[in-house]
Amino acid sequence: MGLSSNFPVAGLLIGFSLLACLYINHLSSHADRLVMSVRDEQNVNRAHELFHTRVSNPPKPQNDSRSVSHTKKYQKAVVPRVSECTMAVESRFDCARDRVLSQGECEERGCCYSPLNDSTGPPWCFYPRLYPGYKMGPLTPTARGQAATLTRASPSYLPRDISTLSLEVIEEARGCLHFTLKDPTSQRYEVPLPGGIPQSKVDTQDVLYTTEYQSNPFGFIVRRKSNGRVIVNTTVAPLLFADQYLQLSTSLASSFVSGLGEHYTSLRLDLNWTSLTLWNRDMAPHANANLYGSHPFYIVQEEDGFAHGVFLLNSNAIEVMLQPTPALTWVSTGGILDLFIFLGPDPQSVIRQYLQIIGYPMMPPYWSLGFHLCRWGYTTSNTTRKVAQHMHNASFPMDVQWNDLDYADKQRVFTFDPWRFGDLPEMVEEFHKRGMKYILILDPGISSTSLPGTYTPFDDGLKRDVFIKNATGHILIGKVWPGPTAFPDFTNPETRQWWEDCIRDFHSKVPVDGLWIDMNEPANFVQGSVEGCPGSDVENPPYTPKVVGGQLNSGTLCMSAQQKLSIHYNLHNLYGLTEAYATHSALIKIRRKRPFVLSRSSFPGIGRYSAVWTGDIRSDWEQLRFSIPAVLRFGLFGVPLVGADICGFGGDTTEELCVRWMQLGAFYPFMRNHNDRLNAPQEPYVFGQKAQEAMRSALNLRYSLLPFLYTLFHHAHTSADTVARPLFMEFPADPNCQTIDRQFLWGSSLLISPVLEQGAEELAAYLPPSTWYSLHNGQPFYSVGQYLLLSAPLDTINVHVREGHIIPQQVPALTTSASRANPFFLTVALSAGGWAWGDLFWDDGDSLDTFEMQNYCYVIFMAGQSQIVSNPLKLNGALDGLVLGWLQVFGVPSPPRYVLANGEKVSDFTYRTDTKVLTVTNLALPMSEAFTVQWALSR
Ligand code: MIG
Repeated sequence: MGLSSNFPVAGLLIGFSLLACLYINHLSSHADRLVMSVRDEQNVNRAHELFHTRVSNPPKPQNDSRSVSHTKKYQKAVVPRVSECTMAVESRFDCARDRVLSQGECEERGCCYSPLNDSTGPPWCFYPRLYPGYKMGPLTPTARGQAATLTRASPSYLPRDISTLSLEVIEEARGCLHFTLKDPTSQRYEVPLPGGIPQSKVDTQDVLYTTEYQSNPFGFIVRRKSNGRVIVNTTVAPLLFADQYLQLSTSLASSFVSGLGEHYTSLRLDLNWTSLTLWNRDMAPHANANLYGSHPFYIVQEEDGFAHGVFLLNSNAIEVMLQPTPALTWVSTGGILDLFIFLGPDPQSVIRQYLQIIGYPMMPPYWSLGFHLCRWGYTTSNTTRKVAQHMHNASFPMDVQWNDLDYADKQRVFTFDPWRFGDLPEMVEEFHKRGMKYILILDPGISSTSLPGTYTPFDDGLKRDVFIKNATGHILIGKVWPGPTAFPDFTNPETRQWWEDCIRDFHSKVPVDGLWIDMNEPANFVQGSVEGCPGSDVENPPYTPKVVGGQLNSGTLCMSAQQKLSIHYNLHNLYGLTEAYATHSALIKIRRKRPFVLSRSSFPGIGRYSAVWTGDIRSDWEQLRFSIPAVLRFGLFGVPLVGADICGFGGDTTEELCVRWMQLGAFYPFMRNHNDRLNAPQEPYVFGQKAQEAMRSALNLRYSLLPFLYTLFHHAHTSADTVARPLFMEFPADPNCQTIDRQFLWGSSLLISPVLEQGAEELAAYLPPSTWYSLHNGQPFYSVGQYLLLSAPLDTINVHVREGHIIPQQVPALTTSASRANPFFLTVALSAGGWAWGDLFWDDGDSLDTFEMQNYCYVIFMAGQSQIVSNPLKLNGALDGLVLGWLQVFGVPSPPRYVLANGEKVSDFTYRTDTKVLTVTNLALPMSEAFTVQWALSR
C-alpha cells in the first residue's frame, strides 16, 4: 500500500499557503499513523507466535472454533454504502481503536473511511450506521432478573473473538440496574472485591428506568422512566467482546460528566475526543497520564437537576474514550462486562446507590481529622521529636507526627534504624503521653537480599509462600527502595495472616497508631522484574491502552506474574485495595481500635478500609488549584477521607503558596502537610510571623469545626453522604454550579472559597441562591445565584454558612485529645423565616463499630421562633461532663431585650446591629441534656 493512495494529492499543490501548513501537519501525523500501524502489526504477530501464557485464571481451554487469529479473514468485507457512512463527524465511533488502519484495511473491516484534516479529533475509520455484531436471542426470566444469549454469525476483527455471550439483566435495588455480559462456555476472570459486594436490601418496587433492546445488532437503551430521557444507549456503536478486547459504547445524556479517576483534570471532564486510561501507576500527577488509582465510575448531570451514574466493575486495564457527541466508549483488556447504572434521580442518590454496590466508607478515628505533619527527610528520632516540639511551642494544633522511609533500617519495612531511630519506641510513647499519635510508612516490597536469618518478614514470607510468582513459578523479584524485593500477594489469605503477624510484631515494639501504605500500585523501579518479563499476549496485548511508559508492565510487575486469584494482568488495579484491606483488618485485630490506613493506590471499595492522598504533587499554584477536583472526585468514589500534600510535595514551596495551601488544606477532609527530601522546609513554624499567624488561624478554624466534620463522616459512613462536596451535588438544578471546582462545600452547609492564585487578595466566589453568612463575622449575603467579589487578605479564607443550618463546634486546642474536652459552641445561621437545623454525632472517637453497637450520642439542634433547643436523641455517656459554652446566632433581625438559657436570664450576650449577630457567652449547659436558649425581640 503506497502512501499516496491515502494522502490527499491536492495538499501538495497548494504550496506555501496557510492551508499547506495544515496539510503538512496532516502529512506528518498521517505518516505517524502508518508507521504505528506497521509497528502494531508486528507486535500483534509476535504476540501470536509467542502465545503460550494463559490470559485468564483459572485456565480455560481455548475453543478452537471460536478463536480466530485476526490475520485470518474474519468476515466478508462489505464496503458500506455511502448513506451508511454519512453522519456528523461527532457521531463517528472509531473502528480503528485497536490499531491504526489504512483505507484498505478499514474497508476490509466493513467500516467507513473518510480522512479529515486532523488526526487527533474524530476518527477517520468509523463504523457505519449498521455494523454486523451480536444478535440477541429471547429474554427469559431468571432468579434475579432476565437473561438472553447473544451470538454473532461471524467473528469480529479481533483476535480470539468470543462469538456467544450470555447477558443477564438484574434489578439490584431501587434505582440500580445491573447488566452482565460473559462467556457462557468458559469462566473468565471476574473482580473479587475484598469483603465481597455488600448485600443491600433489594426493593424493586417503583423502578426508575425502562429498558429497551435492539436485537440485531444487539444493543440496549435505558431511559429515565419519569421523563423518558435516554441515560444509556449502546446501540450507537458495536459491542465487541474478544479475549483481550472488550468494547462498549454509549451515548451520554449531557456533556457534564465527572469521575473516571484518577487523573489530573478539572471536575467536568473534557469530551473533545479525549481518552482516560485506568491503570494504577506510580506517577506524579500531570495531565494525560494514568495515575495511582482506577475508578471506572462516572456521574452525568442531566439537564434539569437529575443525575445518573455508571460503574463498570472491571479491574483490567481500561481506556475510556470521550467524544462530543456526547458519547463514551469503554475498552477493557479483559474480564467481563459488568455494568451498573444508577438512576439517582439526584446526584447524592447516585453516589449512595454506587456505594451500595462498592461499600460505604469507614468511620475514621476522631484524631485522624486533626492536623498531620510529615516529610521525607526527618532523618533521626531526635529531628522528628524537635519538629513536634516546635509545633507545640509555636501553638500550632497538630495530632499526628509522621515518619517516612527514614526510620527503616536499610529502607526495609518492619525494622528501624538502630542508630538514627534507636529510641523510636520511646519517641512514640512520648507522643502518646502528650495526646498525640504517630504514623509511619510501609512499602509493600519486602527486601529479598538480607542474610538468611536476619530479616524475618522475608524468611517467614518465603516459608509461608506469600509472595507473587513469575510466569515460571519462581518468586518475582523487583527493585524498590531497599533494593531487590519480593511483593506480597494480598489476594492470598495466608499473606494477609503473615502481614498481620509482621505488623503485630512491629507494633509490639513501636506502637504506631496507623499505617501509611505507599508504592502500592505496585511500584517497581525496574520494568516487570529484575529479569524482565517473558514475551506473551499479556505482557504485550493485541491492544494496549495509552499508559505512561507505553506498556502495562512499565513501572510495575510482569503481567504474567502469578497471584493466588489470577495473574497480575487481571489483578494489577486491585493491589492497593487488597493491601489496604489486609492492613485495615490487621490493625483492627492488633489494636482493637478504629484503624487508620492511608493508601496511595486505590480502586472502588477502598473507602471501606482506607484514606487516600493524591500523591507526589508539586509545590505550585496550578497543583494547588487541581487538588480541589481531585479531592472532590474521591468523594464521588466513596473515599471521603482524602487530601493532597499541603504546600506541595515536589519542589520548594513559597511562603504565600504555603499559607494559601494551609488554608485550603484546613478544609481537605484529610489534612497533612508533607514534603519531599531536599526541598525547602514547609512546617508552619519555619515561616515569618504573619504567615505563621495565618496558618495558626486556619488550623484553629479547622479544629473548631471538627465536631461538625466528624458528624459529616458519620453520615458518610451510615448514609453514604459526601463530606467535601461539589456544588452541583447540593444545587443540582442551578446551572451555574455544574462545573464549579474552585469552591466546594462541607456537607450541605459550609461553602469554602479559597484563594488559588498568587498575589490575589480577593476572589470572585459563586454563592448559590440562598442567604450565606460569613463564618468569620456573620455578615449576610443575600444571593440570587451570583458571583461576589470577596476580600481575602493573606490571613483569610472565606467560609460561608448556609441559612437554615446549625454548625456544632468546639473550642480548639493543640490536640484533639485536648479539644474533645473543651466547651462546645454553636453557629446558628437563621433562614429568612428564622429557622435552622443541625446535628452532632459523638462517641469516644476511637472504639470500633460504635454506631453498629449503638455506643454513641446523637443530638439534634433546632432553631425557630427566637429560640434554640437541643434534643439528645441518643446518649451513651460520651457527652457526660461536656458543656455548651457559647453560641452565635446569625440573622437575628433586631436587638433582643433579654436572653434566657434553660429559662434563666443570662447577662453575657451582645448584639451587633450592623451584622445582626447575637452572641451569647459564658454558658455551661450540659450537652447530654436537652437545653433551650431563647431571646426576646424588641417590638
Ligand atoms: O519513590 O517514601 O508518594 O509521599 O514521601 C518515592 C518516599 C516513595 C512516594 C510517596 C511520597 C513518599 C515517598 N514515596
